[in-house]
Amino acid sequence: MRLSSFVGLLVVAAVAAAQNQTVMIAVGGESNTPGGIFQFIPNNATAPNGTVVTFQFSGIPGNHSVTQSSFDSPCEPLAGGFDSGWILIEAATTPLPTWTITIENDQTPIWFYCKQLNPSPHCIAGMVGGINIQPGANSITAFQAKAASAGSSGQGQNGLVGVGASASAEPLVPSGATHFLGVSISASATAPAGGSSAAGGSTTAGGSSASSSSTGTPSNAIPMAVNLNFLVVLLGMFAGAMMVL
Ligand SMILES: *[C@@H]1O[C@H](CO)[C@@H](O)[C@H](O)[C@H]1NC(C)=O
Ligand SMILES: *[C@@H]1O[C@H](CO)[C@@H](O)[C@H](O)[C@H]1NC(C)=O
Ligand SMILES: *[C@@H]1O[C@H](CO)[C@@H](O)[C@H](O)[C@H]1NC(C)=O
Ligand SMILES: *[C@@H]1O[C@H](CO)[C@@H](O)[C@H](O)[C@H]1NC(C)=O
Ligand SMILES: [Cu+2]
Repeated sequence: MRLSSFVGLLVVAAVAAAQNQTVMIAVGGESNTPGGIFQFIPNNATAPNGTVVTFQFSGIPGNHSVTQSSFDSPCEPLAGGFDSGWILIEAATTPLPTWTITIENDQTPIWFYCKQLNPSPHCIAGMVGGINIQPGANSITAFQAKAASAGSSGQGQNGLVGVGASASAEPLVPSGATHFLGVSISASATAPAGGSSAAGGSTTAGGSSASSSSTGTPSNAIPMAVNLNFLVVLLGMFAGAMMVL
């Protein structure tokens, strides 16, 4: 292949990648946030296939999760759904813990809730959200109303792979925050190589066999490293082109 066409391909690849959207959703508010502590902000978003949705655990203090559910059962984990596990932030930490999922099917709404029960179920208090809610169909308001009348909130864990959206790694949890995993997540959440459940923070499992405490070094660079993945690939391709030369 001629270098000029190779470079052309690189440009096409870069433009195509740049078109994938990113969406940021805050997990938890603070006591003085309009709407209070128990919410996702925003609680609804439009995210075409390929969109990287970053959940930023920004409610401080907070102890929240992002757990996939269904419109019919807002506060119960969806079979085969994604689940971040709980992330506890007791005091301000930099960077904030984040978890990213990538949208794989934008044709069906993706509903989620926070499964924390203390001091009372956050889901029932309104901590629910939806992605790609269809106009004229089930609304976020209806979902929240359904959650408010739920009798209980399920704690079961599924893992990284969800229905219509999946994560490729456990949440990035800096030192100062704690990641609690349930007993079953270790069985179903197999992070791809390079995935780490605790980047400098600590991971605590609810069950003895699922424990995987981490004492990794705190690193502000980790979220950025994730974002730079594509750049690294591009650089690699560029280096390859140079060698062809
Ligand atoms: C959807 O989210 C937007 C913010 O992005 C908000 O303004 C709007 O009120 C939300 N819709 C509902 C029905 O809550
Ligand atoms: C962009 O989205 C497509 C799916 O629509 C996906 O295959 C591709 O990997 C995404 N690119 C990046 C850089 O995330
Ligand atoms: C945070 O939530 C986890 C899971 O419910 C629980 O084990 C832990 O005790 C909680 N910590 C605090 C300080 O609320
Ligand atoms: C997004 O991906 C799903 C699943 O592959 C597919 O059914 C749907 O048509 C895609 N959406 C668009 C807008 O292409
Ligand atoms: Cu919560």
